[in-house]
Amino acid sequence: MKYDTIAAIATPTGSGGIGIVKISGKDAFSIAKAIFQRSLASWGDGRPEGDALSFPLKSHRLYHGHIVNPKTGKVLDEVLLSAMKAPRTYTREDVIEINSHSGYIVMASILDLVLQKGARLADPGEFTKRAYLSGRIDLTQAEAVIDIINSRTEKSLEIATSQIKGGLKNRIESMRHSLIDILTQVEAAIDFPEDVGDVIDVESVDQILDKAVIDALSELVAQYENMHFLRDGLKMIVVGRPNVGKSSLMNRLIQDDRVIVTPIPGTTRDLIEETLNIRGIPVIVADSAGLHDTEDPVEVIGIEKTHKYMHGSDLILFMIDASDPFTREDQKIYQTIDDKRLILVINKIDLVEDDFQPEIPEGWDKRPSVKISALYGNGLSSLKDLIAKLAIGDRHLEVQNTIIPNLRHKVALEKSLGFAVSAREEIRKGTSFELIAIDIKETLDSLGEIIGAVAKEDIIDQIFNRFCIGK
Ligand SMILES: Nc1nc2c(ncn2[C@@H]2O[C@H](COP(=O)(O)OP(=O)(O)OP(=O)(O)O)[C@@H](O)[C@H]2O)c(=O)[nH]1
Ligand SMILES: [Mg+2]
Repeated sequence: MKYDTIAAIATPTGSGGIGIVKISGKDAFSIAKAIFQRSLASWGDGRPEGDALSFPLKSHRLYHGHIVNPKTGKVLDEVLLSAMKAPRTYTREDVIEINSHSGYIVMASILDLVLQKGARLADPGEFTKRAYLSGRIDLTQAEAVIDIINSRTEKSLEIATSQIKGGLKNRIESMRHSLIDILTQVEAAIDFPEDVGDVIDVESVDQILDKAVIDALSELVAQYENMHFLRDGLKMIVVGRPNVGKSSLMNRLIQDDRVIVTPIPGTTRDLIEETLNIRGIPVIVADSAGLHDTEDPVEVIGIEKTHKYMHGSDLILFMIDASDPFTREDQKIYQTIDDKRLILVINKIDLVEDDFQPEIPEGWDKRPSVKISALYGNGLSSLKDLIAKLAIGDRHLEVQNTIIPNLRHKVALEKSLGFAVSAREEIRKGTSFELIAIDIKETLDSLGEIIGAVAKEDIIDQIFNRFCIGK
């Protein structure tokens, strides 16, 4: 085994039923034996002679006993200890997990004892990093581990689960396979220029590149464009002039008095973001400062921020006040967002007659709209339905086994696509095989970045830095 032995508390801090201290590495078993006393009752007739500490720990077994400080003889806790020998473990190293009671002091004392016996405190994500470095999982599967931990909706969990099972990895590896096949032929053509006709079948190379690589890459990029909101969240912002009720709606959506609501126009000055689950879709919603002409320097900054955020949003909730609809200020705001995907939210319908029909200006009437009262909650359900409908469009949300790349993957996929397209052109134009080989290799390398076959230290560090300690 190449690495030192690491240890960490693997469960969240705080009081709970059970907490786990995890140890991985070549000394895991000897450390466990130094501090764990197996309960004598469970020995039965097979009780060995001598010290209770000296007994063999069999792999993939659970032992009941106590953690004892060998120096003082003091018992720290009653625990269940699982012993797992390499390679059938998370890290493919020897792993010990100590299931103790979960209290900060007791777990910290056990961890401290483990460290005194020679383990080193694990870095964030280091257990999973070892699983990657040992080849048990690839980078996309390591990323899926974080995605599973961070999943906020069932759908994002399904995406992460499909990724941890190797969905994306298998697709990438199959493309790499085709490319290596092509590269072998191209290199043979370079080495044996007089036998080109025998060593390379240009037509079939063109076809494989076209279907197995370029089409497959384009499909994955499109999958990101269409579906990434399911994993990253749909970015949505509530905008409108001051006092129309944006913050009241925000509070309704998150079911909390998160933002300040007052009858004073210009109450909200900063952008406030929250994550919520709307009909199974993760949505990041932002409340914004009311848009209007103002000299107030604080409001000016807030309005600038709102414009910037709007630009990067997937959906805008454009709110107007039913008791004072379609003012000049509303018109001005609409002009700045009329190219965006938006919902016209007509608020404060409690202040108008039940059969109120707003005279929606020309052009706006084609927009999806909904009447609500943020104060009393009317229309909230229709608004949520509309948000989900616009997010999904006519796409099918059957994400089981669906592969949805993340942004890092998408960037690399596009890079590979660029090289693959250029290789195809060169093949069709009959350019020199040397140039074709270079492009094929670049395509391969960019794909390799995704699964981590072509390891770039900074990318790997970035990924594992997102983990918590103990994972
Ligand atoms: N009657 C009624 N009043 C509402 C409704 N929604 C909001 N209000 C009231 O309108 C006032 C302004 O509400 P806010 O939610 O602070 O409005 P805002 O758009 O966030 O305002 P700024 O942050 O100043 O831009 C408050 O007094 C709210 O109670 C509604 O549906 N009906
Ligand atoms: Mg507000």
